Amino acid sequence: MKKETRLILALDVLSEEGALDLVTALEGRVDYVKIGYPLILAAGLGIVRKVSKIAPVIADLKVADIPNTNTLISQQVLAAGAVGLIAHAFVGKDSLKACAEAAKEKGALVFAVTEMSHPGAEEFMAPLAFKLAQTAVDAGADGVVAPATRPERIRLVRSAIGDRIIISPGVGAQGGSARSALDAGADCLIVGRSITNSEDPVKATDKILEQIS
Ligand code: BMP
Repeated sequence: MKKETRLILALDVLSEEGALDLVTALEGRVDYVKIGYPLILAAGLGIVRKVSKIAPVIADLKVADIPNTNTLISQQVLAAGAVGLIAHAFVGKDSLKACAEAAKEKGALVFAVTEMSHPGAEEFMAPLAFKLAQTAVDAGADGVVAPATRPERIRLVRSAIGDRIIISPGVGAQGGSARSALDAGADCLIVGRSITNSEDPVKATDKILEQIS
């Protein structure tokens, strides 16, 4: 995993042109670009290949199905050019393992969701977060997604996964602090709207980079 700037851009915009302009402007300032349903549904899966020519892509489809379907979904996004993918752990070790194996075949990374960053994650995910993180390890995931909005939960997840990677969303727009998430043990931060909705995305990115340097 590349960890030069420690930033992953969440590219939740709806126009292909806007997406490519943003990624071009931010080239070198982010290690990866995370592309999920909003942009893929708006612009088509081909956007993964187009962005990949500028920056490596993590496909965030939060894959959560039976093992066979998980394999098929993972193979599609990897064939489209993604070098990493995000899958849910709550569906169980076999399903997550299917994603990990598909990724391994392509030399790609798999991140398992433990506890999400929004308030609703406290209803069902939080009580299971430690176990979900252990499942991520057992299934052969390279890392996990853990919430910058609750740094103490990053510490908990870290205690379950050893030196595997933690990528952490929730900085800025959701109220989380970049510095606190890294201090709690996150390896990289996932940042979307603080950058993509800014009038000056380069300046906004540099501000975050300053906070974490
Ligand atoms: P933003 O910085 O605009 O809040 O974006 C965060 C990104 O991370 C979004 O793409 C969101 O779907 C994703 N995400 C999250 O916010 N919390 C999680 O727990 C898991 C995520 O993938």
